[in-house]
Amino acid sequence: MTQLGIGIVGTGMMGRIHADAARRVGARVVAVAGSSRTSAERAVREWAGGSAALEVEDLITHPDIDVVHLCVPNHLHEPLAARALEAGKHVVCEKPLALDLAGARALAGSARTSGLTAAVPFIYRYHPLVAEARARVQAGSAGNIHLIHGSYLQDWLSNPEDTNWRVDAGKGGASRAFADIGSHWCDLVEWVSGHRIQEVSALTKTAYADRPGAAGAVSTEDIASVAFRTDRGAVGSVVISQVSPGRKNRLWFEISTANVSVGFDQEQPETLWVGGREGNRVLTRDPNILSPEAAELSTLPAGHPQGYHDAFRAFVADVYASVSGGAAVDRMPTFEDGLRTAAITEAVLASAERGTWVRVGDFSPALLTVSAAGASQPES
Ligand code: SOE
Repeated sequence: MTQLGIGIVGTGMMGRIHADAARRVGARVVAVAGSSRTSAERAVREWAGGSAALEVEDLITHPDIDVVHLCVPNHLHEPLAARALEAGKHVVCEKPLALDLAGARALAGSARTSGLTAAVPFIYRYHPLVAEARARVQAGSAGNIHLIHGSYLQDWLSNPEDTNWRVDAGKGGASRAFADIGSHWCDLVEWVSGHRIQEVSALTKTAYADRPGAAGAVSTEDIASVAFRTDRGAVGSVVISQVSPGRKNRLWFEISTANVSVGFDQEQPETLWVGGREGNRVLTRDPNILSPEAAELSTLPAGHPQGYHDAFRAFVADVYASVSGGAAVDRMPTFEDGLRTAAITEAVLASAERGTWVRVGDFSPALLTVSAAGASQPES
């Protein structure tokens, strides 16, 4: 495989994580661009040695760059991803894809027609024990899935003086906590269960309307509590919060089928709780006893902990394999998955505002083709 050239746009924590994963799978980080020349040069010095500090447009059109990674504030995702696709580059774009559903839909459409690889880092899919959970709940012997529930809790905005560009709806979008981390949770449980969240009833709360640097009163939610039904008859609920003291990045889900329950906690990714009527087990990651899908993601032997960086690396490896001409692996999250979580986010906001159940739009490529021919319209 020829070595791929990578451009990283964004110099914060995520830019560094993307660059690290790119290098670990053997790609070359050709250039970095940031909000200023100074920030790009600092990134080159601190974590992208050997690459050039460029302006965004020069990075996107650079002949040695095959894949552009967008790790910038949310309002820049849509214009920069559209520009990179137009320039013929493969794209990895952080979520949410756009500030609203219409933007995400337009971008997913551009990616579809471009034929280029366009991926969203829903990287929690790549924890080996998530793959194990998926194999167990989708096994023919497991029976129907009845219940899907959990939470994703953080505390980095739990003081009123905490702030970030995300609290500004102009930069972050109309949804904050749900678009930022609720999207991960929904993507993950849909991936693991094979069900789709079809209808939601949501409550949201802005705990602190007054944060430093916010342009006026903060309008985006700190907390969302969502009940849902799936397309295949399961019920569930999730609590999303960025104001839960002590919870750093605690994504947790539990799924119950007729015969088995599985519980996964992202902060303890080396174990999976497996429940049954005859007894429960805390399964430790050991490639020798895992399903083939989970064993494949186990790059270290049992007892040698794998974590966030390894999941990220495995995601980037799938993306680059697809870029290099391999078929896209089913588990690789694409702009279609980004669009899907944008549709759920929009339904959550609409439900919280109206105080009613709201159906999640279905924007699958097949439906769009039908609607373009005038036969039917996708639900929204
Ligand atoms: C901040 O909430 C953040 O960095 C998210 O944007 C990431 O997606 C999540 O993985 C960790 O927290």
